[in-house]
Amino acid sequence: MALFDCTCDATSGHARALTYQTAHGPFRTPMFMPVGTSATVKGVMPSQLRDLGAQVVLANTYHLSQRPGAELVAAAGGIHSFMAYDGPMLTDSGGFQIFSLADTRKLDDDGVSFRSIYDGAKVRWTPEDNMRIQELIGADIAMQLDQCPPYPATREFVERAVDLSSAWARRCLAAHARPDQTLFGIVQGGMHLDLRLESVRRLRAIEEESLAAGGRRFGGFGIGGYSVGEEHDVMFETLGQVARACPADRPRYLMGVGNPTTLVRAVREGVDMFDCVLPTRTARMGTAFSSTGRMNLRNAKYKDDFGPLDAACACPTCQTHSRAYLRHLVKQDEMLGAILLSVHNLHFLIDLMARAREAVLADAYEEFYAAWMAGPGAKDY
Ligand code: PRF
Ligand code: ZN
Repeated sequence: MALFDCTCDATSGHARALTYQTAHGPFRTPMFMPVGTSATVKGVMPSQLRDLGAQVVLANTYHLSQRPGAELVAAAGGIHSFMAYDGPMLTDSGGFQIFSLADTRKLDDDGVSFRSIYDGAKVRWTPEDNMRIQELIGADIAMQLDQCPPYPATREFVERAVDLSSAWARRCLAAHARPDQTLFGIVQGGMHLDLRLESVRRLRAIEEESLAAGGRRFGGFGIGGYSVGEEHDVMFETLGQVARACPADRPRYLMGVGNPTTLVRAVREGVDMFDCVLPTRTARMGTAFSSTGRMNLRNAKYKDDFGPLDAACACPTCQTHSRAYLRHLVKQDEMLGAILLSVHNLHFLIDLMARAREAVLADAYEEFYAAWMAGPGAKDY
């Protein structure tokens, strides 16, 4: 397979099983991607990520550009060498962080200015600056700079965010040049179907225009702007139509979503890729995903429960440690507790998507979906 080739191995209803080629090897979908914001998936060694079956690992342009700086990552030989992960990687543009973390930011026609959350320093990014920074960091997949509107927001506000994100998509695609890295566009439009479809239409027009001028196309399509505080079912009123409006020959990536049931439902709508801090963040708070729903390990009922965390799980944590031990670690704020639960939670989502892929390959996604929805793990989301 040539670089950035995408083959569809099977479909089952709208669900798809893709293989995508990057400079650091292929990845297969449906897939959950662990988040390593600052070039670390918190508490998990890169070698463990590989053992867990992680494929693509995320990092964040906003955080890395501030600390340690994109030039430093480049001097280390790029993000893969810097963190010693030799599998495929993706950097989010940082657009989401500018709009969610910084309280002071200013948009103008040319770009965005904000104050760093690290030291308050003034930072100014044009879409071209953002592409240069992501090229220096050197992940296999870069994301366009976009604006994710908060929820709720007025329709006018969301319209302007689509306008801005489309304008930035055009400039990012024109500026992006690194040959061993591909760029994904990002769909916005809030909960408005017409604005979302317009956002997709513009991304497609932008790449047509780029191709006609001898430029490049998008390597895939991010679906941003969901899971920003709306009720769970609101996303599913539009997600399927939005996903399937994106070109069928490339991956569709629902950004920042990590609830097991949401993943199982979104795959059924034609989504291929997911990322979220949820498995590692909730692990640090003492919460485990399980085949029977979420478990809070602080609960006294686990005090003398010497059984495995999840009897149905094949991860190193569940093979080795008891609920009683994990509860003890969590209660004492021992770092090993957070580490062991992070390993388990990541395994849980990675394995869930691996099983979803098997179901697609067997053209049995509907059965997989129905079994999950009828099971005890479906209620928690
Ligand atoms: N845009 C970008 N990153 C994101 C989002 C977005 O809309 C979201 C929204 N759920 C998560 N991460 N660039
Ligand atoms: Zn486990």
